[in-house]
Amino acid sequence: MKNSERLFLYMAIALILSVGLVKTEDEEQSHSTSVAGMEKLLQLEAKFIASLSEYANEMEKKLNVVRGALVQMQAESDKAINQTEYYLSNPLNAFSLIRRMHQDWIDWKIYMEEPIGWSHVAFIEKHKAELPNQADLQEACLAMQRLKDVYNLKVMDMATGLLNGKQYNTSLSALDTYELGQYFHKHQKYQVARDWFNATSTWLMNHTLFTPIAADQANMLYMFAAALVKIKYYSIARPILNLAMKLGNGKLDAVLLKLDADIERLSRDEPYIIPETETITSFYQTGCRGLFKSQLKFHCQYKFGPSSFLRLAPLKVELVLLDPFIVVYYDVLSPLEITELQTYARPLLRRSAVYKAGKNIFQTARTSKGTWIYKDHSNLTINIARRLEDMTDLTLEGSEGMHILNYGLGGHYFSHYDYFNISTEIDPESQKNERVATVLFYFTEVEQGGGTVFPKLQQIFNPQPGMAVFWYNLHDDGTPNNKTLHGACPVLVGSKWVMTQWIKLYPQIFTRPCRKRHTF
Ligand code: PD2
Ligand code: ZN
Repeated sequence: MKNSERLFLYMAIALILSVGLVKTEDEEQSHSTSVAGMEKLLQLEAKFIASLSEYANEMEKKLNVVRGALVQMQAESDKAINQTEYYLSNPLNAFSLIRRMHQDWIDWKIYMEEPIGWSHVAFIEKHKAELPNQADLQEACLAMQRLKDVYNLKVMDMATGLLNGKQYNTSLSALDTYELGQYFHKHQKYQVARDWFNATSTWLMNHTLFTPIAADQANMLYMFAAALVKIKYYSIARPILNLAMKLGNGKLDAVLLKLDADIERLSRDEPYIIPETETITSFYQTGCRGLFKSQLKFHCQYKFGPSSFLRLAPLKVELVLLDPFIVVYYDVLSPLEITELQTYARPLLRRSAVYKAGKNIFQTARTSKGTWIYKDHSNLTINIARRLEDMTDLTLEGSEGMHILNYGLGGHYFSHYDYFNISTEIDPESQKNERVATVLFYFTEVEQGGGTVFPKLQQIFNPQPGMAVFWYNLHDDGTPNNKTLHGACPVLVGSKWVMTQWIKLYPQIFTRPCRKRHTF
């Protein structure tokens, strides 16, 4: 297949598959949902690069053989062509010509036909199933959209590595921005799509793309321009086409001129795109942007009891709020403990699900990977479970295990409640599963984003290694406290690791029975 055909096919497939594919069905895929999960991809890419480099060496070796032979052949041919009769009248020359033409060119044909580096081609083929699929790419696009919306980022800033005012030594290529342009176009966000296509155009004016589809630069630029004309972004297509014309390509002249004429004719009808204005900013967004006014007065103290363990090693605790009751613990996990938990979890991480109508389903509202670790797993987990009981004055009896999570590209957990809100009348059995409280441990600091936000309380907690937030999800009488609505802000830069312990209501019956609701 020619490069141009391949690019068209590539664009057409992207166009068909990207519509509505925001949900990843395959648990094992969803590459972008955890940083730890993406590490495997980076290692595979390093192997691909080594393999491609070997492939290049093999091509170079072959090229050297051809170039070396050409020097000799050309010298002989020049000598012969200049004095044909004289050359052929020499028996040595005549014999050599006959032999060469009988043998050498067939050998060259075989040599030219020999595939170069087929083992490297086979290497890619073998690992094809490990590569992100179309759904992964769509999910990554959605994550970029989430980051843009929640943090109100500008497209050009994102494209050039300026994230929330901090310049990073990285940027997106034309292929990256073009993909995002297509994604936003398909989701009818035309102004944003235009911005991404403009970023593509700017990039192409200033860089050279080195990928198979850009092997013929003029042709690649023509394909970009043609694709943009198809979706009516004439004014962005024009400079790209002009560059294609400047680079020139004899075979393409006619099609370039035709496209130029099309743009000339059609550009008068370029659709007017209404500039995007930000839709109403939610409290969730305001919180994630770090714009809550800090109105609460915190009280720090040591928790010395009730256990003898706490008398020896009190924990640093800070009261945040009484309704719902929220406290923050500092340095409750040591760096060594965190490393041990991460080492355990890393190979076991699987796409996180959301519990809905009795089923676990994968949803874009929650993008992370997680795994469970149970109290009786090791001395470490036994210790942490005892610490949790000391921190909360609740029993872990009958509770779920601890859930370790790692977030990936734009990883988040949209506003939700940790309680199930199952009324005793509807299902007394399920009500036993109700979660009275949550403890959320942070393993890592997150460079940008990734806070835990309580929109109704205008409160945000930014991850610090070893810190834990503990809150009650229910009122004193066991009914849901809807002020506990909370979410995990998208991670903008960083790898966020947390561990959650949801604590069940029923087992507290003897130590902390339900009381009349307390009003503050
Ligand atoms: O990771 C978080 O910050 C977070 C926020 C809200 C986790 C959860 N909820 C959860 O796992 O329930
Ligand atoms: Zn939660």
